[in-house]
Amino acid sequence: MIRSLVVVPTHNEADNIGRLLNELRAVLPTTDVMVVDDASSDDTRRIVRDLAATDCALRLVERDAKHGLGDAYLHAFGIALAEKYDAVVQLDADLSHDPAMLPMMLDLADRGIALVIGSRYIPGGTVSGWPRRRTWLSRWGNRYVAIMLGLAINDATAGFRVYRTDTLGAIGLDGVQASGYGFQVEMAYRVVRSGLSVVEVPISFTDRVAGASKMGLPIVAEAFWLVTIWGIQDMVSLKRRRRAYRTVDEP
Ligand SMILES: Nc1nc2c(ncn2[C@@H]2O[C@H](COP(=O)(O)OP(=O)(O)OP(=O)(O)O)[C@@H](O)[C@H]2O)c(=O)[nH]1
Ligand SMILES: [Mg+2]
Repeated sequence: MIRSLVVVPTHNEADNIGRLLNELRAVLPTTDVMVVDDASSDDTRRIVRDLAATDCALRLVERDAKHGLGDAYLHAFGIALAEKYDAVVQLDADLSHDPAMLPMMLDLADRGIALVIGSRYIPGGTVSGWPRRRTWLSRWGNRYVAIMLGLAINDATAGFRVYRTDTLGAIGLDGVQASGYGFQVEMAYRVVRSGLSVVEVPISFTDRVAGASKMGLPIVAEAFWLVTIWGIQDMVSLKRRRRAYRTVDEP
């Protein structure tokens, strides 16, 4: 089996993290797990520490400010690369992502897929518990991403993923701009632009029932703004490339 590191970013997830880690252990009993906690003021850290006392494959990274989801993942990716893991799993702490999908997703990574995405928006994928407004925003946000960036990915904002670490090495982690949903899009965009393989597998996504969402207008605005800029940059550089081609080609 591929040697992987499961990364769970947390900020005030005391109502969820214990159950998530237990569910994870039921599926992947010995896989290394790293919780990256940003300044939780609730019991998140104590719960993780208590579990880590009897689980030597579980570790807690404590950061003293809330730096954003993207920054937490970049920190974890750096550790995964330095410690020479073969793959990194991304998973939210709020029980929206079912760990039972992971053996299948890891198997795809093991077979060479650069990025495996747990997707809500392919046949077989579902979303439950979200108000209509939230589903609409996510669905149309993803369509906007696909059109602007020319990505053949149905759920580019999804946070349930497996990256091969050689993928992370190939796309490079310098200069990543986004920190919220935009981070997921930016990483998928880099993978596709590097000519690497992306596979989406259908998942059943469930809205969090406990704890507070960290998603807000600034995160949506950041993603929308960055995708728009990248899309425009793409169009301009495509025109430039076409112009350059014609200049060379014409007598
Ligand atoms: N380390 C770290 N984790 C974060 C930060 N912001 C959010 N998270 C975690 O990232 C995961 C996703 O955050 P959520 O609040 O569930 O965001 P979401 O899933 O996009 O939104 P909801 O659908 O409302 O749940 C959760 O495990 C959060 O605890 C952060 O700044 N730092
Ligand atoms: Mg969530």
